[in-house]
Amino acid sequence: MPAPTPFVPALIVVDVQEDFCPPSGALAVPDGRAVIPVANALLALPFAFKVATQDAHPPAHVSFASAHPGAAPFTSSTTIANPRNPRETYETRLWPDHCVDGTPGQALAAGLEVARVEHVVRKGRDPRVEMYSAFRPPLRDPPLPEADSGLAEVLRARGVTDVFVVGLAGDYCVRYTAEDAAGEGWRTYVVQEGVRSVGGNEAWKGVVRELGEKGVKVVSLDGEELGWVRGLVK
Ligand code: VGL
Ligand code: ZN
Repeated sequence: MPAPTPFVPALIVVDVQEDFCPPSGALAVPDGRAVIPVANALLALPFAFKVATQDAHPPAHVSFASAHPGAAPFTSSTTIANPRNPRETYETRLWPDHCVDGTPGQALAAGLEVARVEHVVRKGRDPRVEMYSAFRPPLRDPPLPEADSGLAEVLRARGVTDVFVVGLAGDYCVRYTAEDAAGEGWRTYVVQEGVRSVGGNEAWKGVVRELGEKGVKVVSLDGEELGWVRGLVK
């Protein structure tokens, strides 16, 4: 008999932090707090490995408008260059100061069942580069090993085959985390009820298309991709 296909599902809860939640968060995602019960329902399921990520910026991080004279949050952007290769650059949107390490806004959101989380990734710690993905910065030429989170290694060591992603924000950190997971070769799913976006539903619709092009499937809590837990949910 052929060996059964392994199925080792991991859950990644992305950036469910006070600063991304209304009404008090510095970069509150519309309706962001609504992802907490969904994340908790998933955290209660028998995923083989449960990960949470946290944006954890130093003060004056390159993604803060306050670090760029004359820039305004949300509307301005800046050019970021690879610290090892000035010819590799990309444009990135600027934000209000958020998730500054050691501040209350950086904490995982109240009510998230943190006790079920087995591994925490702290990202965006390098003041020079933006890092939406839980895996690595978008600079690849050359890659910056010191800014890599090590998450891919950790998931490989656990024998993970499938990655399920929820959290904030759908159009930024959820998106790039899921794209990198798919790029690393895992079957990757975003559970849509567990996501809210900076740009609201309109932005999310566009992201769903782009995720599809990158091999990420956007699924529903009652969809067949979560069928292995059917009967375990509620
Ligand atoms: C995020 C903007 C800036 C996110 C992080 O978690 O999606 N968005 N930093
Ligand atoms: Zn950030």
